Amino acid sequence: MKTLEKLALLATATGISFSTGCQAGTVFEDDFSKATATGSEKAGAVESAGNWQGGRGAVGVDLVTDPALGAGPSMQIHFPSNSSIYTSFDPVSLDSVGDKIEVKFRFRFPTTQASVISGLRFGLYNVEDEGKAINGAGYVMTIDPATGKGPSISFDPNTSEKTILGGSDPVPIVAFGPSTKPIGTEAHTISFILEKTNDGIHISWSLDDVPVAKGVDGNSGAATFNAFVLGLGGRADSINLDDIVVTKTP
Ligand SMILES: [Ca+2]
Repeated sequence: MKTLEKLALLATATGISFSTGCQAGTVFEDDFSKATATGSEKAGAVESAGNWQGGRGAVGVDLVTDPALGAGPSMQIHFPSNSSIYTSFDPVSLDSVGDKIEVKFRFRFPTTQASVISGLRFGLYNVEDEGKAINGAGYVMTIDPATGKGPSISFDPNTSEKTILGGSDPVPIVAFGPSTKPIGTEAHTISFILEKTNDGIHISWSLDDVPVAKGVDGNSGAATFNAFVLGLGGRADSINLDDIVVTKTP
């Protein structure tokens, strides 16, 4: 086959694949391959695909090599208690029925976690400002990493300052789901999906592709998101984070 014919076929195939699909588009991704860190144990930030920084106060950040998370740098976060880290991106919205946002990230605890209910927490928020104490509404998911007990999903309204990922504000959607496996020091993947449907926003999350919790926010409390947030609740400890990907469909 001549080169021109090959190109014509390729163009046709490409056209078909784009015209038939509800394809997911990448909103944000970070593997820290081009990251630089400032500060370390007490306070700092990582400049990478995102600008990672403390959400409720200063956090420590380092770039580390963690073979369990693959080659190249991973971000290690040293959380004081009741702190969080976040990065922001161009806002995405769940405007129409069928709109879907999926978030995936990989992580590993360098040390075994003590049992803390709702210790590991993560979510998508609409951050209103990018100071050291962020504010905003969103959806937050939690679990006790040591036991796998009490996985939850909540809507976190923007009712007071510095309550992102914490405080008494979050409104439970799934208060305590069925226990899942404990999380040790091995590498894991968490993914969660927010999808707009006729009866609200469906939220579900999985640990290593095993469903953990799912629920519906009938009030569709949050529909626009511009930040991924992660924290350890009341526990002061470290976590290694890598390969964060946010996609939007269509
Ligand atoms: Ca990496």
